Amino acid sequence: MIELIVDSLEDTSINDGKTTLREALVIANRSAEEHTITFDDALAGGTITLGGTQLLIKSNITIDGDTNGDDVADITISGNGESRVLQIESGTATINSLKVTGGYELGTSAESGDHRGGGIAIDRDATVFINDSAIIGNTANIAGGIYNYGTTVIRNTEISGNTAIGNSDDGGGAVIGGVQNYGKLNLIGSLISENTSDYGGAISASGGRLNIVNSIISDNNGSTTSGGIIFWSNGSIKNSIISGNDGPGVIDRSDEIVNIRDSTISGNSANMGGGIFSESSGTTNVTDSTISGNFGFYGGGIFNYNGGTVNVNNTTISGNSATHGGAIGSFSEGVISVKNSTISGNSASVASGGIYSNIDSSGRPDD
Ligand SMILES: [Ca+2]
Ligand SMILES: [Ca+2]
Repeated sequence: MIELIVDSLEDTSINDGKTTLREALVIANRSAEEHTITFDDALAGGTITLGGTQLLIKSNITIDGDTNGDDVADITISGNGESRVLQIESGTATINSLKVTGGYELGTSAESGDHRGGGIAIDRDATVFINDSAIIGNTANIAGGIYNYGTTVIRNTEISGNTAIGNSDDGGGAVIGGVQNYGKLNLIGSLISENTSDYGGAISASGGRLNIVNSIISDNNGSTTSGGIIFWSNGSIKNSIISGNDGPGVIDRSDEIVNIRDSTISGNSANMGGGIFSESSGTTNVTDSTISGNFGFYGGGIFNYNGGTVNVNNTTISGNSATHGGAIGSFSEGVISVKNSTISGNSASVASGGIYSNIDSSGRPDD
């Protein structure tokens, strides 16, 4: 392993006796040998402001922005509203204790990730570990904070205040304020909050697999669609809190299986399915969890919309409200199974404070 020490906050590539982060990455990218990039103590608290071009990783590189050993970022990298901050193209990268902010990525095309991810874009061939970091205040058309097509583990990291702004030229809306995943993503012990877009506030699991453990997904704004998490493929949520999102806490559009366990889904607000909106033919399993204080016009706690199966086991559904189906609403084609669970204190202004199981599939309540 080769160690490189950055001792300048500039974003230059000149032979001046100082090593910038951009220069260190150029050196590290030249070989497959693992490089570790750290920062001189004198840079603690400083910001590297990029000059309009993103940074690139395409080798085996660790960047550690913690100068005093407390696992809290001491170095900030800003895209300054002019470029994405970091693309990880290939290799195994570890990002420790960095704050990534001010990223700005306006392209929309290509699933390769070339044009998604305001803060960080991770391509298909990359394996990435992001630890003890903060991805805050980045902007893109698609995936304001992070776009992942690779194999990624995010641990003890805050992803907040990121925005997808959309592109009217492309005819597309603003997709996913926080994180978009097409690869394999494990989110562990992290906070995803106050991200914003027209279409999905916090996380879209657009393909691949998403597993969320010990995390908080709160106060994101997905406007007309999901405030919290959209699953288009299989995945899981365990021991996590999904709360206060504008738009359903969880949307399951996967034709596969989504497992929710030991989690709390509370205080989310949506048109349909305030807590959980099952919108596919797949299966949503909710086990050992609490669904409380959510609002949706149909299905305050859970709404099963499109003929899927929702299995609720050992779960408390309480204090949710709706016009139809305070706790649970379901179209007649779908299957809702409730076992060993408590359904209490839910309310509906029109019909069925508890379970409304036969809403007409034309979309109008069959009351
Ligand atoms: Ca230099
Ligand atoms: Ca530190």
